[in-house]
Amino acid sequence: MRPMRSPLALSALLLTGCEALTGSFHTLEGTGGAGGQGGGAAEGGGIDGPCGGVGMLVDDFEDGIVAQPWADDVSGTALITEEEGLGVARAPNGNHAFRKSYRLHDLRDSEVRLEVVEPPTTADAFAFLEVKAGMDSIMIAGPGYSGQPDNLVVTVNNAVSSNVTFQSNAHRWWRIRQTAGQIFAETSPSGEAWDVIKELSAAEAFDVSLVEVSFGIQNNNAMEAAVARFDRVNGGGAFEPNWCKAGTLTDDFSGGGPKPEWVRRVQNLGCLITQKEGGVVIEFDPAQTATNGCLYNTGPGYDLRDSSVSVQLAENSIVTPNEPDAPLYLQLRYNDSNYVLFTRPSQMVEAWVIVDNVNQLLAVAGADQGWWRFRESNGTLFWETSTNGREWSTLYRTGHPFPLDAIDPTFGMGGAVTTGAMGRAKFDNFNLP
Ligand SMILES: [Ca+2]
Ligand SMILES: [Ca+2]
Repeated sequence: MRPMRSPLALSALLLTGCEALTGSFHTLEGTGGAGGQGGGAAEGGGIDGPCGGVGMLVDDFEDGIVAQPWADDVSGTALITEEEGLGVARAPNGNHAFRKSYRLHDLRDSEVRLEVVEPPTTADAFAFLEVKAGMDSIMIAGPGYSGQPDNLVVTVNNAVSSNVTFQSNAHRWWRIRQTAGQIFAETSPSGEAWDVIKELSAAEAFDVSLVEVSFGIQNNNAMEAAVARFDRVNGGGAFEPNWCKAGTLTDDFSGGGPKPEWVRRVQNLGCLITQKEGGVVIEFDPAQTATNGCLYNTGPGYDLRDSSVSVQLAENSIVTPNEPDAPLYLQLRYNDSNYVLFTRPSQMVEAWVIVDNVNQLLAVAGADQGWWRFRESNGTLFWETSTNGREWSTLYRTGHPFPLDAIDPTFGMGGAVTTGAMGRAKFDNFNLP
């Protein structure tokens, strides 16, 4: 048996880092073909629309669990539960209850809609449907929005830009859509004929190629709890991932900053990650005596089936005399509890799998193997390494340890280094030979 050293520091790193810094990487402007390109429509799913699109965000609240496409753990908040086929948001006084998309989706030429079966009746509590892209946002909310007690409002970047008197029947369906560069916030009594509440011209609108979608209630009533009930997100049905093939994301890191897909780029204490010198360079912050790691993590998900993810560790002079567990890594995450890894903790390369938080070291290769690749073919997942990015050898292979149709590629440095760390590392050639 090999020792069961734990790579869990990587998971903790992602949980804290993403929440903290997602909003500060507002690099979405002018991206054109950022998300949802390539890979074709609906392979392996029953959903119309391009891969990566918001169309896969469906829910009928019938299976009783919170699962992807929604984040199932939103720190410090209540999640919408499923009761009698409805999504039920129960918010204590002064709190909220909501769901948000686990990954970022493409809203271009598409829409997200929601049936508000029962709006909240507690004073100062409102239901909402929101689309966010970095610091930009549009939200339908009501009744009980601050200063708008009996209204349905649309906010743009958190400021009320439109309001009408709230009517639970006429405003039973809410949707946010984008077409020809314009963004619309609309309501409907039936989900068929829609009334425009707010329209953003193409000049006013923001880039919606990578958006987070959320809905639920905010209860600002200091004394009473609030409840609301929802149904049929995007018409309802069972979620089928429809992400673009992993191989469609390529990067030589020659741009001046990260591509928008790396929106969840994170630096933690003492670790600097910078796109420069034609790669992604990891350095220790000389002003700090400890580091908690840093990473590039995609915002949208990807489909690894019949596809692959590779990266080159192009340079590595990192020396960690007292803590050998400061691994450089390439990771594919299904969620916080299920992922696969290449790590390079010291003078070797390791293949790991983590299933339901149980870690297993699978195989070890020499440190000269500077290229790492995950590849899926015919139901088999391969860990492959190379010295030159052209000839690959299999380090390990297995069946699917978890669904491989919705994974996030991530790379960087994890672990906790506290003393004497020096040097730097550079990643390059993501999905490029
Ligand atoms: Ca469910
Ligand atoms: Ca239902």
